[in-house]
Amino acid sequence: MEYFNPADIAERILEALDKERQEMKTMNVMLLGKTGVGKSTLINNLFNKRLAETGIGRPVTQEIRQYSKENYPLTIYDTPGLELGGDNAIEQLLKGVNAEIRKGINSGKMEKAIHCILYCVSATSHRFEEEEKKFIRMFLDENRDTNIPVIIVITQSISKKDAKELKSSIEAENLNVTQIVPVLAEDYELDEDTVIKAFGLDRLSELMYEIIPDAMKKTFISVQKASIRLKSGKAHAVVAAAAAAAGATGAIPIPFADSFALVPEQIAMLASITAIFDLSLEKSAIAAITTATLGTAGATIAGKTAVSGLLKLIPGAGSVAGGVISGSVAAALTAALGEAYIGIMIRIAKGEMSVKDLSTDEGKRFMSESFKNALRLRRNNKGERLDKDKDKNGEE
Ligand SMILES: Nc1nc2c(ncn2[C@@H]2O[C@H](COP(=O)(O)OP(=O)(O)O)[C@@H](O)[C@H]2O)c(=O)[nH]1
Ligand SMILES: [Mg+2]
Repeated sequence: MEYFNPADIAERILEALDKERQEMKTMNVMLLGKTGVGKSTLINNLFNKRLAETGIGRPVTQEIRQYSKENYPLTIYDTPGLELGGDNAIEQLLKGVNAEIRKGINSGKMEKAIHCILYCVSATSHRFEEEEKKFIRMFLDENRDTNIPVIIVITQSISKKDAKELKSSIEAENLNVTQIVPVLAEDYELDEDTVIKAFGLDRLSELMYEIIPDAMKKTFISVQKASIRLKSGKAHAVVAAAAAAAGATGAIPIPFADSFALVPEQIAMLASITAIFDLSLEKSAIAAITTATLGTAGATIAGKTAVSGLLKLIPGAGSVAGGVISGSVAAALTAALGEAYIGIMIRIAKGEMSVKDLSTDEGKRFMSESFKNALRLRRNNKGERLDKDKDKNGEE
């Protein structure tokens, strides 16, 4: 009899995760907009890693700075000192920005191109100033044939009324942009007892996802943090595929330690989900999750003992008679494992649970319970739930 070894499984999940991360194509986002409108604040709340805080960035030109992190598939091109002065200054600035955009396109490499441009205008400026208008018109003219999507972000939308008015006045210009999106990237403290809640970043993120090149979507889902919905949607698709594959082969999942036929697929599934949520999990945290869901306490457990306990929970699974299980049970186990794991990731992403909690008794109990709850659901032989109540994992 073989044994379920959480440390070994965690190690293999981390290896698969490394591979996933290395295969991710780097996404490039350019920020335009005057100094002080909230570009850095926007970026820091839209993306998982606070790139703009890690330093002053690498100056690319006089106007543009490039922010990136080693082994991380996101680059931000920021224009931190953008001031719209007289005509000459505007033209000078445009030349620099456009040259940088062309450079990416001319390289012929997807990974060097700018994939999305966020043009930021502050709602606190109330109206669309002439020089702003002029700048953006000239920029969009130049950008016409590049097909790079441009979103106008109305930042600092502390007053929704101001934001709406500014939006209308920009709309009246009939600019060639994808959309105009008002946001408040961070809560705004109006006075001691009035806080205006941040809003709009989830919508912005979901819009960006729609308009970026297909080749960048996987990276974007991972590096953005504003829409948990984007992450969980993709994660559920990963689980569905793994469960369907398990159902089709009828192979035996992890806890059935007599055979490891399915282990690589489940490992890949858990690694993909971890990549989607972009959490830095230590080996011990991943081991804690796999132990709490698949195992019981202790470093190793006997496969079959744990399994017959788990099987009792699956509707219609029967027993491990002769060590044979059906494809639908394999699918159910895979789906339940994946969904319980997603539930944990969502809670961590929302800040309702910390990575540290995973190793506490309460955390372990929670994980074990969510796995068992997921097992109890009725499923077809692709692991799909037969009930419509999808609210078990804390998703909106
Ligand atoms: N509360 C709050 N403050 C913001 C927001 N956006 C910008 N700010 C503030 O406005 C100032 C300028 O923002 P910053 O991101 O540095 O602008 P940048 O020069 O365009 O990068 C900073 O003090 C920010 O804290 C927001 O969404 N909420
Ligand atoms: Mg800045």
